[in-house]
Amino acid sequence: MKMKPLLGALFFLYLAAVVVAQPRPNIVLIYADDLGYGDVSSYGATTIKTPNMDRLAREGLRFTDAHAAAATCTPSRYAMLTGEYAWRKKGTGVLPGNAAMVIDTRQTTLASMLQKAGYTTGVVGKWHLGLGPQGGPDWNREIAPSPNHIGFNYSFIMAATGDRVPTVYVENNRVVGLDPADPIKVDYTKPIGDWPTGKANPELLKMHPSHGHDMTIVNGISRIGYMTGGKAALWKDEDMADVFTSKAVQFIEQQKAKPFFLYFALHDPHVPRVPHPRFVGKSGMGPRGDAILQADYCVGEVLKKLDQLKLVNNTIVILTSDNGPVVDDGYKDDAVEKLGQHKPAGPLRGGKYSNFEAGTRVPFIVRWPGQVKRGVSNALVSQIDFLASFAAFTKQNLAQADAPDSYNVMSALFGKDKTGREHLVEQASVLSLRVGNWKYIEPGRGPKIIANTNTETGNDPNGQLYDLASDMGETRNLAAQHPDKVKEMTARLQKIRQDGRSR
Ligand code: NG6
Ligand code: CA
Repeated sequence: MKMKPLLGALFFLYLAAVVVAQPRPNIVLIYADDLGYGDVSSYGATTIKTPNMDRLAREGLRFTDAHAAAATCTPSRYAMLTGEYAWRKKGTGVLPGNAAMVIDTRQTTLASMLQKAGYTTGVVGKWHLGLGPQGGPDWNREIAPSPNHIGFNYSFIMAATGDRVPTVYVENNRVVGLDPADPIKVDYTKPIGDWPTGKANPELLKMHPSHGHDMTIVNGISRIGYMTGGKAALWKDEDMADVFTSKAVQFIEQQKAKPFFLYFALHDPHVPRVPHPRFVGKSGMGPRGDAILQADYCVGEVLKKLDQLKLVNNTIVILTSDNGPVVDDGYKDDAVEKLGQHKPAGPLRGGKYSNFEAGTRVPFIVRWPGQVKRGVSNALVSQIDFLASFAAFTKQNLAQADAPDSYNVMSALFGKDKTGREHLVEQASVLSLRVGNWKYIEPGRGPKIIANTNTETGNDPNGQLYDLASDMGETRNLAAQHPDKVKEMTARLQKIRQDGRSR
């Protein structure tokens, strides 16, 4: 059929508009805390069932070689939000609860970039990147800088971790429910106020520390750090997952009409593992397993909301974790005793804190129906790549100094490119370099085992070389057989360090 000239012109205009229009699907990034490669049933767990995470895997793309930037929380999150390896920046190790903000407000972040691209941005959950100016925040005033100063329109967070004081929520720069007549004071070096501590008053505890965690008691659990005041604002650990989830779901509800980015940082299954009573005993594995079920429930609530609002086809959902798993991370919570046959790291060696793969290789699933291929991808990708990838995707220019280690791996995230990154630096007690399936772990003088957590650190005074294609579990060190490869990878890592950037 021949088109009339006017219709033809209109059709042409329409086509032009489609081509020029920027894609603006919503982005929901669900970030579990200490969830291991083997903790999810779609990654092979059999003792535990994670139906909501599995639904994402079924409807999306499940990555087998995707990484957090580091084997602990703060550096992983720093790298994910800034696109800069955390080891380039001093002061990005695991932070105390009263630390100052480690992201400079002038830095481009994943959130500020998406804001520029027209997204309304929100963070709900665990922050752990510091708050306030040098010297840390005054909890009794407006807190700045906060997530709201580095690109988030909305924030509802805990400052650090569940096991660190202050045990209060902060919403848009203010402690939630604070009574000004009962100001919060926090100290990490010496006791402050007269609240009982785990050390002096173990009889008050409902969960005892196995190592550390013997300072101020809140809600029957002793924490890292001392605090006093803010009684009306204290959280109840049992309700935390529900509180965060309701805020996350509310954000989606409120922003449904326009493009939004939600960074939903779960606390589970980090310590202290204190799930809501409705999950207690449900996994048969004690609080760690129950907390994983709770995390899966939180994922399910978000998916349900997207279903209800008919946003599924217009929303990219990413589920991943900030570092590998740990069983005993400082509380006597039966995690060791009730582990049974469950392997939190799956087939990988090591775990949280470790240079071995389980330190940073984590569950990682991307769903965007009709756009992201369904199935499994072996592509090498990292959370550090979100910034450059979504910048390219939303057609935002990055300045030369922005996101110095972030790569555009969007086509791998979509399942088109099967390879992903050519190389990647992993951070634990030392740095490791991945080039394809080769992994080089640089020499490390630290202990081989962290006794408290029973972690194989992967430290060795000599460099190690593994071929992950044939030895995923890093059992055969090939350094002596391939001295040239070791030399080449040592030099390459050195150059990445010296260049100050790798993008
Ligand atoms: C360690 C804590 C551990 C956990 C970790 C941070 C002790 C003895 N251990 O120092 O319990 O809080 O820091 O975890 O205090 S992360 O996932 O936030 O990096
Ligand atoms: Ca963590």
